Amino acid sequence: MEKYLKKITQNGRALYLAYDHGLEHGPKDFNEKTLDPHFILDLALKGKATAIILQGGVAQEYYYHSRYQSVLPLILKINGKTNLYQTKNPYSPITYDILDAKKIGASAIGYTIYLGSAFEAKMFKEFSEVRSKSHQLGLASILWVYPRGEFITDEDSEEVTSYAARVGLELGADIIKIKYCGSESGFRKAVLAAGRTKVVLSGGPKAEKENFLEVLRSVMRAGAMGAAIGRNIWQSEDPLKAIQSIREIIFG
Ligand code: FBP
Repeated sequence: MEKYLKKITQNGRALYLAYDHGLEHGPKDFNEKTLDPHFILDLALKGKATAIILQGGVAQEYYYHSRYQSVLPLILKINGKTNLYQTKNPYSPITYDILDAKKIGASAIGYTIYLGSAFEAKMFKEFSEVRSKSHQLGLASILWVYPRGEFITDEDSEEVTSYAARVGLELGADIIKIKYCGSESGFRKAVLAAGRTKVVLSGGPKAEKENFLEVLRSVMRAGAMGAAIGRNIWQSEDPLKAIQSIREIIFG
């Protein structure tokens, strides 16, 4: 598994700049500057992100054959959905071909599973194909494990978070991306449950700066490999400063 992680880790740590929100949430997440993918790609470079997370369309138009391609690894998010259709049982369809992802320079493939959704079985099957094809192409597989479904009462509970982490290991993901469960000890249990699968924190909505950095510190103490963060970087007043402070905590 380690061999797939080389391109998307530095000294065993990772800071991924997430920018797939145009699909997941729509342009309301962006301002005039951050609406432009060039601004985010420059930010990833200046802030020394380990990799950038993009959906296929943005990657093919702004990353492929660009000056970023040789210096900034790409994690291509291969499924996604909008939030225009609200349901208790979400499903995230495949949005891009995995061979095309390799062609445009991806080093890893990202896939979201909504654990507990009525469509969980379908997503398990899809991920098993994504994981297997990724490895055949020499790409890492990163699993966003988000517990969401009609029987899940607290998506961020310690118990559910550990369950999400364990599922990542059971399904053979190289890395899992999970949300914070509210405590360092709870997150440590999740990291332990993930076993040899590496864990990164999923950033979440924009929070007060110091609170967010404190969460990140506790996640790193709990044994995480790093974080994949979008809004808490590029929705900050000073996105470059924000990514630098985050980098210092992860790599410091
Ligand atoms: P953030 O750091 O902005 O939370 O980004 C992480 C992420 O997983 C993105 O990759 C994705 O677009 C978004 O969160 C989805 O969040 P949610 O499903 O909670 O709306």
